[in-house]
Amino acid sequence: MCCKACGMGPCRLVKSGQRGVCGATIDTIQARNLLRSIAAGAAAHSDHGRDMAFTLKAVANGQTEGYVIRDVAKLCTVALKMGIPIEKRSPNEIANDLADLYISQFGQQRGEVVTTVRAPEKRIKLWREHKVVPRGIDREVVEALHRTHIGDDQDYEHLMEHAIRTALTDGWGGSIIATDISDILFGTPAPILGQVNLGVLKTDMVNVVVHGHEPTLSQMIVVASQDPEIIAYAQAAGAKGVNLTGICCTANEILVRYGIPAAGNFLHQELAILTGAVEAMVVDVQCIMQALVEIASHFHTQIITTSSKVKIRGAMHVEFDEHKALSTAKQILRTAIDNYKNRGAVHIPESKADLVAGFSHEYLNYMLGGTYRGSFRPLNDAIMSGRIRGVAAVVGCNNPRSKQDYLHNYVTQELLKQDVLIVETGCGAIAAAKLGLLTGDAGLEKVGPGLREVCEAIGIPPVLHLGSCVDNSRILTVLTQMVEEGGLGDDIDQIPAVGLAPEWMSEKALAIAVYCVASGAYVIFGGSSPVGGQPGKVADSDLLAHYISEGWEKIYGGKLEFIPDPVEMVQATLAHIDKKRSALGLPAWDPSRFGRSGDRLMLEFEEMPVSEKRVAIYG
Ligand code: XCC
Ligand code: SF4
Repeated sequence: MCCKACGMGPCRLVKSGQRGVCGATIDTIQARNLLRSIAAGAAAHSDHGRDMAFTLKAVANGQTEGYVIRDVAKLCTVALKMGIPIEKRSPNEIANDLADLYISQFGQQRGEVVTTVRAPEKRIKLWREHKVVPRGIDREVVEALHRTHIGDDQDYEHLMEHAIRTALTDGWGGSIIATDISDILFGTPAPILGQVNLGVLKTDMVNVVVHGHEPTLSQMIVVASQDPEIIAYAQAAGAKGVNLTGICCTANEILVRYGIPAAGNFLHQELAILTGAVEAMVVDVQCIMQALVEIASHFHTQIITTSSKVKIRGAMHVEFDEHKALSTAKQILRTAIDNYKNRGAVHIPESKADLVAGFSHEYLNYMLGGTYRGSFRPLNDAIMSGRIRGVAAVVGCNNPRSKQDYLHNYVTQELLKQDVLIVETGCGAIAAAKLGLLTGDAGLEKVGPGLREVCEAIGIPPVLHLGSCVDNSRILTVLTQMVEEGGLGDDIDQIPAVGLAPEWMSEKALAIAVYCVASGAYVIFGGSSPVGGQPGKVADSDLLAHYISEGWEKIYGGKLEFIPDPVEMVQATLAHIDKKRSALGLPAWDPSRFGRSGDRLMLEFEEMPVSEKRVAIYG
């Protein structure tokens, strides 16, 4: 462990029993470093939520250009949950109040962040007992920085208690706020067909790649790219029009809502430029590699930064402002079009795959229950009967420590064979999409028999794309609704479910991991552990790894473990799912009981000789 919290260091502790100059032990340094990372991750997601709240406030007051409230139903649902009256009020009035309430959560000093009430009742009680309900979003992040300053909090358990509080401000605070407002402003996602991989770039069009996390500007670029004036401008430059695609979570935001193709996930950002076909890569915040500018300098690609928070030396800066969003979007597209004439040789790989994205929890509810009685009953029933063994969320980044997408896809495919329904977000979702696992029929022959029956009956892919990384809040909502539906215990920790980030790399991922643990989930991360050590071992360097696993499990029913080997990751996932099934008294998973219905049976039937068909029908 290395500590550089003060000028007496850096102190590098390489052996058991060593201490820093100030006397800090390995476990303290591990805990301080982890808490700082979680604070940074929670800050990133929450600051995104803050900007969304400011945008909502501006839209409600008619101060923006181009935005409208697209999903009034969601606005009203959220407002009611948050205690804001909706009777005889205009959407703008309601949105204004909701924006004020949400904005106030960031600077709130005392009490509880209001959105945490959306967790299951028993969970909230547990958080209150342990005094970890976040008081204000910014307050917890600031306190994390305070506590980790030299000479402050030095008890690893106490530091980890604040890690829980800080992470909760992200998942049940800033991220929920970001998702709510994105849906209200840009529409709640419903299944939509899209495409993914570098093959979505086009030789005869101006290629603009949007990359980062925020949907506000990219949404306006979608609108501007279809504007007749912009299309005419592109045609005058010799192109057929503007081909808009995305990378990372900005891609996911516009993919799940409008079906705009994704050129790829995190490790595709440089590859997109290497095609020589990208006129402009427009970036906002988070996960943007500084290497882009250097790579782009070997091609004609223009890197354009747009956030007041992010500039990169060598990139063009066109600052986004929601008050003149559409004009900014058009200005960016004109810059890209002007660059089309500078294009050199182009090498676009042919790889691309179809996918269906956009499974919001609202849609899942409708899909499972129908228009008049939206319900999670069929999902719970399928788990209870054993058709679905359990649920796994496979999310998170790419990490060049492993071959791109390999760990994601290994884990996803192995779990599908075992009747585990998969939900995905972020770069994990794009990885599975490239393999074709996100379409209705593709890959169903590689899916366990029970899960296959469910997919065929409802007409869903075995891997559900729930959105961007802040939309991991949707997974929390799904789990809460599963608890409320009944039959799977009375809290999230009892559901046979596991969260995995096989290729995690960002600090945001650590914040997500910890809010999922605090919510009761078993979370498995691949790659390397930021704290080192192993649970169950006894050296002082193992104390923290042990605490965030078994220690947290005793308190929250969830635990965090770092397991680099994908085979072990799958084994640990299945063991946990089976343990939870048996604790609930559900039948043990038995694949031989299912698979005698649905499309497969129909196909077999069609191929039968007539005499056998008769027997099959009349016995
Ligand atoms: Fe970034 Fe969200 Fe990670 Fe992908 S998955 S590399 S954080 S874009 Ni969230
Ligand atoms: Fe070293 Fe302690 Fe300073 Fe960290 S806080 S750098 S361990 S002296």
